[in-house]
Amino acid sequence: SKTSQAADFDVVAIGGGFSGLYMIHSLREAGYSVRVYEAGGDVGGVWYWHRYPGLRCDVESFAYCYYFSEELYNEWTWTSRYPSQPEILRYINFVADKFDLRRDIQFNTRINAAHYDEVNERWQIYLNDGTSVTAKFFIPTVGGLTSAPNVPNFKGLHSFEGEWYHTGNWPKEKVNFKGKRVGVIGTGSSGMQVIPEIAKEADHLTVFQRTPQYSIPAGNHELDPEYVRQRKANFKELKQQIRNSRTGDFKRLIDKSALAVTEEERLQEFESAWEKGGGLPRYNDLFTNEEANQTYGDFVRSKISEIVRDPEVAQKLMPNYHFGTKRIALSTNYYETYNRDNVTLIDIKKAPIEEITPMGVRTTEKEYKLDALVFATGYDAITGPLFKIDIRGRNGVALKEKWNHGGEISTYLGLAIDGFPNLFMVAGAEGPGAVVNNLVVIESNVEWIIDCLNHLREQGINTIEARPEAAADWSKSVAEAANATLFVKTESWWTGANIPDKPRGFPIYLGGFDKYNQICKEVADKGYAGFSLSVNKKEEVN
Ligand code: NA7
Repeated sequence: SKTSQAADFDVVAIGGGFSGLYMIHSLREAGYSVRVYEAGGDVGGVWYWHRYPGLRCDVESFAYCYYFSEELYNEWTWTSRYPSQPEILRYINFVADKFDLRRDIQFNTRINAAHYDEVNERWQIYLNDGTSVTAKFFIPTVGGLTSAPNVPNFKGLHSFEGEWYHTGNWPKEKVNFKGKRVGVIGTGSSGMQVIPEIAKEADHLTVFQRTPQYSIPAGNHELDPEYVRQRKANFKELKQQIRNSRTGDFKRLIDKSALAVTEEERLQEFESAWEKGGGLPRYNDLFTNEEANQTYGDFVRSKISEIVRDPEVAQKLMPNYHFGTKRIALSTNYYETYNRDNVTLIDIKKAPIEEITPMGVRTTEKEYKLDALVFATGYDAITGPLFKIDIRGRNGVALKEKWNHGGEISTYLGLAIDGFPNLFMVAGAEGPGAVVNNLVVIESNVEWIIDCLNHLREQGINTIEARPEAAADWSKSVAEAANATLFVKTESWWTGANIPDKPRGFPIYLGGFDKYNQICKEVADKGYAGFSLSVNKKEEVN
């Protein structure tokens, strides 16, 4: 149904992705009214928009799924170790059907603005269809990582006469690359997945690489029915295991430095991780100790030179920064693809792209003639999706100003922002979602928020707002955890370096998912310590 000026909800949320859908389900169960707005024509979130060939999640299917319902868990059967985009989209549709979630979603609608109205203690939400609604709580479940595609502002882009695509906004119909000269710009996780697929089809593929990224083999395979049966039979244990893990999945570290073993033992562990695919050696200091990190970086470089026949090409593919400090890509036949006769690798750090021409791409060295161009150039992550909405808290302060365009992000637990009452984020800035299995962070955040709303309802509390000191402390602990690692030493989308003029930082909690959960629980157990709760505009109770 179309909303009218008068519509008022307990909660307005955003998007038919994993967080929006679980939000609807949980709110309903707890007896709240909810309306979700979704720009797309159906459910799926990023899995609706991203449809490029080769797209798979880099978290295993039995970890990258909901754990809130054992019935749902048992009814769905994953077919491969790493789920493909079509399979994930089918799963999301299955969930939406099972719980009848679409009836609380207005599709093809964007939220342009959300302003907090202090007098009425309501969020006023403005939609792109010209209408507006109000809500007691605003929960912008926008997706923090890959929902704001970044198409670099190349000179001449719109003069290009061929077709062009961004991996994050891919047509629903299959794109045909047969007989074509195709260019791919970008060699991050998306580029490394799409490049081997396009190479198989295109007449010729030219890859424009600015920075080589580390890739490890995904080791993807069909799931054995016996494995599936065992996973299904152990729902409770597995849920427990995931919830109490550092990375939100089934991976476990051994409590040992990579430097505490002989070189022989270390190489054995490296080989076995590489063979098995999908994971890293289990030493506990790969991301905190430069020397330990170097041992695995060297190992991956040695693999590249083994796999890639042309030594010059191999050299170009070798990253020279700390291993894994740009997000590691899981790929299938990525390095092998450069052994094909129809694939050329261009180093655009050496010879940068000057412009896109009607015929293709011109670097400072030469023009490459292309029929199609694929941008695998990533996303304005973490703050990008939120900043697309004009969000204003107390005194009309815009979130973008408050966070100084991303230069001074501050949240409490990645869940709340001081000055923005009755607003909660899911898998947001300063939470752990960008480095762990994001789906379990979504579940954990949604459940925390529902418990909190229930508490407020029971206590007759109208507004909840993070205290500035609590937010400042949290941001400090986020920075401390990050600074103890090697991640901060490399430019990446985590630091904001992939977007021109984006302020740098590291707004991701690296203390571990388990520790994060524990902290969030303690805050709730202490009656929402660090928050101001008020019965009405004047009366504070906490
Ligand atoms: P990423 O990991 O941000 O990769 C983007 C790639 O595009 C990367 O190689 C960039 O090079 C390159 N890039 C970005 N802008 C430009 C310009 N202007 N010119 C040339 N090359 C450019 O995005 P993905 O989509 O691969 O992965 C995103 C996440 O999705 C992934 O980490 C998972 O969490 C899921 P750079 O390294 O900046 O030099």
